[in-house]
Parts: sequence; C-alpha cells; structure tokens
Amino acid sequence: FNVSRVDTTPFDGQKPGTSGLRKKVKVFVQPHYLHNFVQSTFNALTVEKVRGATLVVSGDGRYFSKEAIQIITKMSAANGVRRVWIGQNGLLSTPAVSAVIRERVGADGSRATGAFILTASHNPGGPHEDFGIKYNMENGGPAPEGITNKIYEYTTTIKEYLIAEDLPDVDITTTGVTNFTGPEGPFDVEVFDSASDYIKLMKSIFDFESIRKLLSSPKFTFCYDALHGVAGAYAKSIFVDELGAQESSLLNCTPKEDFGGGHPDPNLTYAKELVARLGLGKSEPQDEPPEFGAAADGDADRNMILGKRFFVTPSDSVAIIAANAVEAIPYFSAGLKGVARSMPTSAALDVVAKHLNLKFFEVPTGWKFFGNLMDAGLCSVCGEESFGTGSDHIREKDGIWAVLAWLSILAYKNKDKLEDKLVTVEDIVRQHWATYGRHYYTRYDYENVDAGAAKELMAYLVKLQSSLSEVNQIVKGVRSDVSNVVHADEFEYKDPVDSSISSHQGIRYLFEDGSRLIFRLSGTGSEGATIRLYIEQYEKDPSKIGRLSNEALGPLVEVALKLSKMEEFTGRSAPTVIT
Ligand code: VG1
Ligand code: CO
Repeated sequence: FNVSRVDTTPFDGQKPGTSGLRKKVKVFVQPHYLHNFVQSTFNALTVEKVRGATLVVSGDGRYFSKEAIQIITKMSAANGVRRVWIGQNGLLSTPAVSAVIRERVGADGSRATGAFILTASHNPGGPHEDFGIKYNMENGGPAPEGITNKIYEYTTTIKEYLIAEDLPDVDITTTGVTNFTGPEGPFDVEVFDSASDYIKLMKSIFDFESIRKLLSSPKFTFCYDALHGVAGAYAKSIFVDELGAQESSLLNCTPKEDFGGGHPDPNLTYAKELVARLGLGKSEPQDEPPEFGAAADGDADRNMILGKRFFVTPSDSVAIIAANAVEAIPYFSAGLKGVARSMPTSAALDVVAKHLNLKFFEVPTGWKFFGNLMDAGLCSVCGEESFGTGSDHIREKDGIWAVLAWLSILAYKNKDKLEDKLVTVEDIVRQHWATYGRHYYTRYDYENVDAGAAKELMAYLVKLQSSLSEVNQIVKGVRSDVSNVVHADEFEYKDPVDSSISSHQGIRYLFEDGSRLIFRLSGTGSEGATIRLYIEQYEKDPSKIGRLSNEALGPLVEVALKLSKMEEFTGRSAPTVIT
C-alpha cells in the first residue's frame, strides 16, 4: 500500500470528556472528522510510540463501528503501526480490550501497547444516535488527562493526516491474519476471537466450579440482560457454556448496532425488561422472579445487580464486594491492597475500609483515576455510583466481573447450604447494613439542559459554597430537621502517585451527620448539558436502616433543589432519570 497525506482543517469540540470523544453519528460521519481525531491521537502519542506498535481496534459494535475500524486500520498502516488486532466482527467489550492489552500475546510474541475503543458506552446507538472513540494506554487503562489534553490540542491545529487509501478493507467477520506490505515494510491485521482472552482471565480470578454449583442448584434462578450490547458476545460462553445457566436466562444477548432501539444503560429506568422480570416493575410478573438478575451497558463495563424484588445500589455493591472479596474470590485471597471510589459514590466503601483497616482513596469521576493507584499497587477493588465496579485485574470497570463477584459471594454464603433456605441477595445487603450502617443514596440527572443555564447553576453553587453561614441559612429555611453543612468545596484531586492535579470536579456540601449533596456536570453527553445531583445520608441506627430510600432522602432532596435553585435555572421541575 501507499501512504497519502490528506489536507484537513480542525473541527471544533473534539475534546475528550470523562471517557473519550462522544458525538452524534451525523457529526462523526462528516468527511475527515474521525480522521482528525485519530491522527491527533497518533500525534499526541508521538512517533516513537506509534511506529512498530501493535494496536487493538474494536468496540461495542454500534452503528458506524465497521466503517470506523477500516478507517483506523488504514490510518494505522500509514502511521507506521506494525499490526492491528481486531475482535471478530469488531466486537470487544471495554473490559475485554483492557484484558487483551494486558494479557494477549500474538503468535509471534507481540503484545499490544494501546487501543482505540469504539463506543459511546451507555448512550443509545444508530444513525441518529451516538458514536464514540477513546484511546487506552499500555496499562490497559484510559489515556490520562495529560494525553487527552494533548490530543485535544492537536485537534485544534491539525493540517493533515496520513492514510493508506489503497489498503483493501479487511474482512472482520472471520478470524485470521492478513499481511500487507507498505513503504516501510510489513503491516498485519489479525482478527481474533472476542471472548477467549477475557474468559481465560475470568477463570483465573474466580472459582468457576463453586459458581457452577450455585447456578445449577434448582433453588437458585438467574437472569442476565445485555441490553443488546457487546456483553451478549460473552454471556452465552460464560454463563451458559462455562457456568451451566439455562439459555432462557439470557435476555437481549444478541449485540445490535442500535441496541434494539433501546438505551443500553443498566439502571431501573432503562433495563425495563429485566426490572419487570425481577418483580421491580409496575405490575407483578407472571412468573416467580429469579433470585438474581444483572444487566450491562453497551460496552459491558457497567453492571446493575438485582435480587428478587430488590435493587442493590452500585455504591453498596462495591462496598459489599470489598467486604467479602477475600473469602469469596480466590484472586483476592491474599488480601486487598486498598480500595477506592469516585467522589460522588456513597461512603459505604469508606466504612468497610475503616473496619478492615484498608487503604482508601477518593478520586474524581471517571475510571482513569483508579489506574494510577492500581499500577502503584495501592488499590484492589474500586467502584463508582454510576453502575461501575472493578478491580486491578484490568484497568477498566468490568460489568461481567461484577456479576461473577456477586455470584461468588452468593456461592460462598450458600456453601454446603444449597439444600436449605437460600441466602439471598437481599439477605446479604441487609446483613451488610446491619454491620456497617446504611447509606441511603440517590442520583438525579437533568439531561439535555441548556448548556448556558447549567453553567450558571454551577457558577451560582461555586459562589454560594464559599459562605457556610449563607448556605446554612438557606438549608434551615427549607428544612429545620436537616443537620448543618459543616464543609463545602469544589472537589480537587491530587493524584498520590504522580501528583497531578485535577480541579473543578464537582461541588460538595458535607453535613454534620455525614450526609452529602454533590453537584457536577456530566462529561459524557453528546448534546446540551447534563446536571447530576447526588444525595446521600448515612444511618447507623439499626432500627432505621429499613426505610424506603426516597422517604429517607426526602428532606435532603428538598434542600438540594432549593439550594441550587434547580427549577429557576433549568426550568425543570423534575429530573429526567433517577437512579
Ligand atoms: C459517567 C459516570 C461516570 C463514568 C462515566 C463513563 O460520567 O458518571 O461515573 O465513569 O460516565 O462510564 P459523567 O461525566 O457523564 O458523569 V461509561 O460506561 O459511559 O464509559
Ligand atoms: Co460503559
């Protein structure tokens, strides 16, 4: 093949957000748009890192992925990349990409040093919906801010990109290697099985035999919903073939370009079918609900865990996994190195860390911040309130891992007891609350708000936060039964490993009784602005841990809405999504 240099001009707004660049498909399909971003990434990585490299290119299979894979392959060839690895049909979950970078060794001993992941995660897909791209580094984790800022800088000045226009399209439907020769020598494309490296890793972490016993017990019933995302490419092999679940326990496990028209976000609003099956819908299901249900998002890094008629908040989930990991999961049998959560995630994990005397870290939203801690051996288990849970087995959150972690805990608690009454998901959570106290928690999302209005609201809160007396005057005026705000700030994080600083990570109001209100703007949307409001209240009194979450949080919600003048700024009297 030959290398062409194509003249181009910058596009506005190619700044990677919390997790890569996400835009409407109609934006991505503009001539040169994707090319500019990919070339800017190569430029930011520098020639030394790109020349001769092995790169992974795949994603959740959403609309425009196939075209994007061919474009990135041709640009890789032109930029001197030595080989490109592609999951069959272009499918690799985000956690599987991370696993492939860290674990996979090519036939000739080669290893990948980075990946383009093609996904907009939980955002809908299809010609009128979202596409996304992000770059992961040699540790298998998302590029740190130092790199994403550089990529952005290059996108603002780019004048040309390199592409091997005459490189034939690669058949990504069948596994195998295709060899090409360019001006600088050989270039290979290898298409490989999307699931095998990931499954091998899972088997090295969990005791599949004990999970198999649980799943094959007639007492235990199971359901997994991939929401037509890429988790479907793994679900049958793992849950049915390896672990013996019934095939009928898999819902929406065929990956689709448009996620079947749905919103591939595993929460109580969007995973409707699963929620109904588990007895959490508006009407009672026809059949007795399964004991355990779980769902994944489009790229399978998120998870929602449900018990029969019971919802596990993601903040509780990571705390419960941390509390039980050493006993229930072989990978952790030597102990946890530490635990971490994102700032808006509830403090349930903090309490576990304290009890177990574990190192603990609070990082900004987004998985990239956990990676540094893990690389430095400081963190084993971490999570976010946004249905993200994971460990240092890779450098991304991992939806299927979280399900296997929960199944491991259930298997452990029911060990030798599968004939008696089952210890259920709900039992495990209530027992956890009884031991550690309960963090009532909810998140209100105001999606697609006018960007200017959202900025004004945030600016108002930043200003307000500097005067505690003014804050408390408002709080007390709304609800005299809510405790005092004792601290407020704009969260800033200093990475304990490389000392880099990330500022403006959300506004926090911390109350005397441990309650918290947090406001931040989403960094993953593709249109307008999304305001997220996180509300949390800690209850230690065992007689008060069984309340309905929305009742317990009612007073704080009232305070939050008045304090932020939410309706005044946004015109919204209710959030778009409550999780
Ligand atoms: C959201 C979540 C955040 C998560 C990020 C990426 O970001 O709040 O916790 O890490 O999505 O997840 P934001 O900036 O919109 O709040 V995923 O599954 O979309 O890669
Ligand atoms: Co995701």
